[in-house]
Amino acid sequence: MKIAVLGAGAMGCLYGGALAEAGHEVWLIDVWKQHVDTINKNGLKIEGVSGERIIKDIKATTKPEDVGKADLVIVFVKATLTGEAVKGSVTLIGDNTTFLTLQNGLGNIEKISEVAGRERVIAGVTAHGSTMLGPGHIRHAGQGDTSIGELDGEITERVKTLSGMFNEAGFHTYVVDNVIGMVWSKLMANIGINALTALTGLQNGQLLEFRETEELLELAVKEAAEVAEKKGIKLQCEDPVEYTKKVCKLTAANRSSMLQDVTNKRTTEIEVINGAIVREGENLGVPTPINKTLTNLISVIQKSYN
Ligand code: KPL
Repeated sequence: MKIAVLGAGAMGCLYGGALAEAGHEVWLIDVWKQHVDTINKNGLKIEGVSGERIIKDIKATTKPEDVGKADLVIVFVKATLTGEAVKGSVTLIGDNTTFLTLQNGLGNIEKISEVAGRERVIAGVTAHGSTMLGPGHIRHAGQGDTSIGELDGEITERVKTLSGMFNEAGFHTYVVDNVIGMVWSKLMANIGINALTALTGLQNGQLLEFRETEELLELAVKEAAEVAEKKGIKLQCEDPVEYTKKVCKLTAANRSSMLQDVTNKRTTEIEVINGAIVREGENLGVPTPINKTLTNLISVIQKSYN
């Protein structure tokens, strides 16, 4: 299969690298020229949970038009850039191109659908952890499951094919019939973990070591769960607070993506995580003061970058 990975950050490289090793034609697309050049010259280096290897049989480019038409586009750009990235990649779209978003936050499905058409879009969530170590070099920090599904819940051949392909590439993958509920459940974990770790500098697991951060995590997630309920979203986890705490424990040593972003003075995904809950809450009449506070504090940090 010809696969384009839109956004060759740590997660994009992890998935793209493993799919290339499994024999697929993989193109990594990213704006970071030094990263692209390094991969084309030296290959993609992956270290971590499954040992260290260099994947040579993979291509990278800054220009989507170099790729031609793709069978599968895996969207891994930061969620705030999804619309722009997909608009800039229309040359990838052929008659049977499918887009898969495995990104954090809300709004990715809608942004991709606006450009490519909703029928092309499959969504999913991943619990793998990956960190960018430098150009062409990532660390696979933690294993986890991947769940993917059609937006309407139908179990189609294409989603079964993709799941089989991911399993062959070493990603333990399930097909689910409530992928929107999965996306929102993952959102609960990001709501409870990302901003708090970015504000405190703590690793995910450490949030549970302090009464204050544990309490804020609980309050933020409860607000978000109320928003989900009012919106009619059926979460895939029974107790969103317990689920979030479980994610903290499973990814205890992780520095969350938002902590990595503020450390490197990059724009964070706050607007599509806690910020999105605030906006949804406003529309539905659900108060979200903790999420509003977290959003405002992260916004101030972003504004103060120099
Ligand atoms: O998705 C994550 C992130 O950092 O964005 C979690 C689940 C919090 C793991 O670090």
